[in-house]
Amino acid sequence: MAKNTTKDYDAELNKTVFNIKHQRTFCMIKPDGVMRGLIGEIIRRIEKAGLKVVAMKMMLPTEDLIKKHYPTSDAAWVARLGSKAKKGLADLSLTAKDTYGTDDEKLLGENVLKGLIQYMQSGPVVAMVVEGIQAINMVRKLAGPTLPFMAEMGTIRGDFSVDSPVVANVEGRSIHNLFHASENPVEAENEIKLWFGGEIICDYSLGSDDIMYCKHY
Ligand code: IDP
Ligand code: MG
Repeated sequence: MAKNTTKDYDAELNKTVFNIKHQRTFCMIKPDGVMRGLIGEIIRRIEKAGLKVVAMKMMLPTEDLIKKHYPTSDAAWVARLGSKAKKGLADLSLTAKDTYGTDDEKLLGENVLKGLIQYMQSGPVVAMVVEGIQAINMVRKLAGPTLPFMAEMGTIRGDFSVDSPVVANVEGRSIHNLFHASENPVEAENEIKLWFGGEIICDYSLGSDDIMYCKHY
């Protein structure tokens, strides 16, 4: 429909602003985060940033759920895991062939995935839907990058974890990095549907919204 009146334009703009303010992401405290007693600390950081937890549950995920959560049948995604596993080896004067026995990204990715599926079932997880302005990027920022030794201090992974992909891969296990967060809108939508499909996502106001998003001057 053509936008030919100021009213149409305002309505579109209001919709855009509404969608930005209510962006939703999926995140999860992984079993090591739960077993280290970091549930409160991690949720505190999300809330203190001004973001809102709109759904939450603790559960022991099944293998089937984890296999659906990570796109295990997407060959490109599995190879991306393998390619990430290879990164940084040169800095240590190592090669994938010598360290892992192969430099085939698909094979490496499949091995990483095997460890990841075991790791995610090693204890309970706390799954959440978080809402707020740029929630997807904000929660990724709070998490910090995948590799704990690369994650800056001040991030969840940087402050509370230390692990190396080389050590993890040689030991045949996943990197332990406490926390998962959707990387982009497609992941967020799929993951929210997978973990909370058919369940109630709550709608409520935070007292701080009045100060953060209203003119008071
Ligand atoms: P992300 O969790 O930061 O989005 P992804 O690349 O999506 O990172 O990888 C999913 C998870 O797989 C990571 O959080 C980590 O637990 C694990 N992982 C990633 N790369 C490796 C690796 O090289 N070795 C072992 N585990 C890995
Ligand atoms: Mg990811």
